[in-house]
Amino acid sequence: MSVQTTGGSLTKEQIDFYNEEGYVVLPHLLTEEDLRPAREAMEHKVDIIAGELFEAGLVADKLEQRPFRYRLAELFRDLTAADFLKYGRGWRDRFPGYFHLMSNPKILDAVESLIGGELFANPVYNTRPKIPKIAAGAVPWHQDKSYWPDANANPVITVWIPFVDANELNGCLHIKPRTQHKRLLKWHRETVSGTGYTALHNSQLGRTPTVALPVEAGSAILFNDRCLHMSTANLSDEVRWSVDLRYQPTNQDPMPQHGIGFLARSGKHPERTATLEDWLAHKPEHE
Ligand SMILES: O=C(O)CCC(=O)C(=O)O
Repeated sequence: MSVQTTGGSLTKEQIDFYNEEGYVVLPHLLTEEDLRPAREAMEHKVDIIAGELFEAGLVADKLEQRPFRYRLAELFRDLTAADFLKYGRGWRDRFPGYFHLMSNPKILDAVESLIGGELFANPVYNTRPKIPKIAAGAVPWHQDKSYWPDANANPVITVWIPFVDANELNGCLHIKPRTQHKRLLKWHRETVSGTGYTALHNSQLGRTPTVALPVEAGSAILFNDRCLHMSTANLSDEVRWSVDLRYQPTNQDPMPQHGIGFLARSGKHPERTATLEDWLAHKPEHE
């Protein structure tokens, strides 16, 4: 079996930027073709939801012909936030398309530049169907680490990828640069949207100016799990589709309390790298 590691794909400037600022933007990392399997997984889920809404008499039309970027928004246009949140604020389905995306060598090459070539795909990954004009669309200021405060894993790198162009109208990501060295701040559960997101009070955010990160579909934003970030509500009429994936070095806490992650890349033990079948079977491949 050949060694899979590549040494990474980021330039010295990109690595330096990440190390200083706590995040880096990789414009157009992925092509339409790279996104396709995960997009099909999202479409599959929308089909299921449309079927259920139709069966329940909540919609009169499954809107099968509507484009991906609008269909889910239009299905829920006359329904309530509670109807939408029944399906969760984010989705973590074990559909093959997500494994293909999480194993994409372009993503792994980029992450390898930052934390080396022994890469564990953390169990926490989300598809975010941010539909228009519901409170739950906005994600309050937080550190990802607040979701795994006791885990012995540092750094966990989030790879955030939009499937449509993300901008200030449809609720792109916002970040506070250089906050990656902060300790984990005391968070609370937000209560406004019914999502229970972890959240920080404005008084905890410090003086660091906020940077909005509008990026085109297929771009990636990589950030450290202590970086303060948030996203605004979707004020457009389309769905702001995105995924957030996470990676960490293999010698760290695999966080089984959050699910089963997988060995995405290894130079030392390439034969242990998870296959789609392993992942679908929830086989722990990090041992
Ligand atoms: O996708 C969003 O709107 C927010 C993402 C986020 O907060 C995260 O990935 O931790």
